[in-house]
Amino acid sequence: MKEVQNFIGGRHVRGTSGRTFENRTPVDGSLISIVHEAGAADVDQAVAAARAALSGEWGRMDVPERAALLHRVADEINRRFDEFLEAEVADTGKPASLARHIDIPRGAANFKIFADMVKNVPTESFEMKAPDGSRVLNYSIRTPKGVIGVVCPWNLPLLLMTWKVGPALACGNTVVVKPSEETPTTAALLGEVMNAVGVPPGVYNVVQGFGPNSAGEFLTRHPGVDAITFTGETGTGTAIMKAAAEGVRPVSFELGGKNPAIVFADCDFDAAVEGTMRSAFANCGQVCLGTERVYVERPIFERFVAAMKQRAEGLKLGRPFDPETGMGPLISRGHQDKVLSYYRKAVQDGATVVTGGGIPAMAPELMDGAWVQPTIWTGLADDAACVREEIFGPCCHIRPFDSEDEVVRLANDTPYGLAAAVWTSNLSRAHRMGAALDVGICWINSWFLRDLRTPFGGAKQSGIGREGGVHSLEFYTELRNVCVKL
Ligand code: NAD
Ligand code: 6OD
Repeated sequence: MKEVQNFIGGRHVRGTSGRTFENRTPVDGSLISIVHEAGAADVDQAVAAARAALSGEWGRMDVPERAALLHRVADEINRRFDEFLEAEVADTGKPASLARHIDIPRGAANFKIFADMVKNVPTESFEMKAPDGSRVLNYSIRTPKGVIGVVCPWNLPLLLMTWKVGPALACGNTVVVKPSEETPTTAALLGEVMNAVGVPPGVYNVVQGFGPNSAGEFLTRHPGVDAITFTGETGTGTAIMKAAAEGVRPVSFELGGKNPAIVFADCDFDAAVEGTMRSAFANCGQVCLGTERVYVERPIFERFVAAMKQRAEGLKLGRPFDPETGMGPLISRGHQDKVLSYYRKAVQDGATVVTGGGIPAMAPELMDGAWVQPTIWTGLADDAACVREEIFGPCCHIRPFDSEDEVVRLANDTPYGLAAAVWTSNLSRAHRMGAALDVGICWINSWFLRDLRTPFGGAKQSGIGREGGVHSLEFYTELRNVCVKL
């Protein structure tokens, strides 16, 4: 049986806890590996290795050297593309086409983009006169923050992990990564890549395990961790923020969402249907930026619902490497239970089930997988659980609206504020919506497009801080002011 280990100080190690857990693919429930869980002593070692690396060869590298090394990391991921693809697909069950076009390429790109960025970021410098008339040179420099704890979710494992590790390393930090217990493999594989291209031991470390009373909590409570970057649920973010309060350590959080799509009658209808299908059902609805609330202007409401129903019923559920597969399973049977409980709740709350609402009929050999039907509801009240709470499954509620003011009020009526998608051909309205929606990113006639140099993050309970481009520097570096009387 394949084993997935921790990666500490440049070595794959089982760790000292003696505990292991099973990694099963959600496609059919079969066992794909045994994972070695890190205990508190292993997290200590990983943090110590990361601390030591800060003052070793890594700490002495200048920016161009570091950037060149990170380019080699990206090149090596691309060279081993198929291994990453297979590992990610086995852990998540997602369609291989999705991982091939998004997860793995972004896993490599996240190193290149930040390597290039750090080479080109200027620092500020001012000359002034002191009261005694002498000249003063006052400038800023950026130094690494130190050891960064990186706690990751399971939905886009390599993409979201490298989205943090790329800039953290580009800025000269070292990292200890805690992948999700559901998706341990690509983080471990990245350790092999680091060794192969000559990243010094201790720069990149991985501790495997769970959250509370396991590697996640040990890492975030560890006093040797200087800052914590986290992607996951808002509730977990709350627990991590409490841990980070000890030692007043900074956090960067990308959290949950309940994102609206707003479809105006003047939109390009087919593009709006296509875009909303993707935003609701891509990755089996397990994308933080995905749409779970759809608001459609009344004149096109019935037509839009009918088009979505037809498209959702045409989605083929199946094995990841089947080229016909349009949607995979959820991440786990546990998550399947959660999503199905919302499917039942929607019915109890009076929803009209336009399509789906249960477990699909799959081939007998797949019936132990975490499958659910793509599901669309109408007719729920604005305060229904399925309209207010993040489900993180392939489902959305579609509701009609009559005016721009009304839909802005509805869209903003949520504790979350991650993303929105607006479909309209009216340019002025598009800009008005961009300003009025209380979110970290507002897409107009698009979804999941972004130049990685722009800020990414959530408003309200969807996050703290922004990462992307130079915004990542704010979190991953300390900005020091040096004032020299000449
Ligand atoms: P999660 O919060 O359950 O787990 C995320 C990570 O935190 C895992 O590695 C887990 O082991 C760890 N963890 C759990 N409890 C912990 C604790 N007390 N201390 C330290 N670590 C702990 O999230 P998930 O289920 O893996 O991912 C789905 C969630 O992530 C959704 O809410 C989704 O919206 C969110 N998400 C947000 C973004 C974003 O960019 N805003 C991106 C992806 C996912
Ligand atoms: O594209 C990204 O950089 C990003 N952080 C995407 C988040 C997706 C959430 O599931």
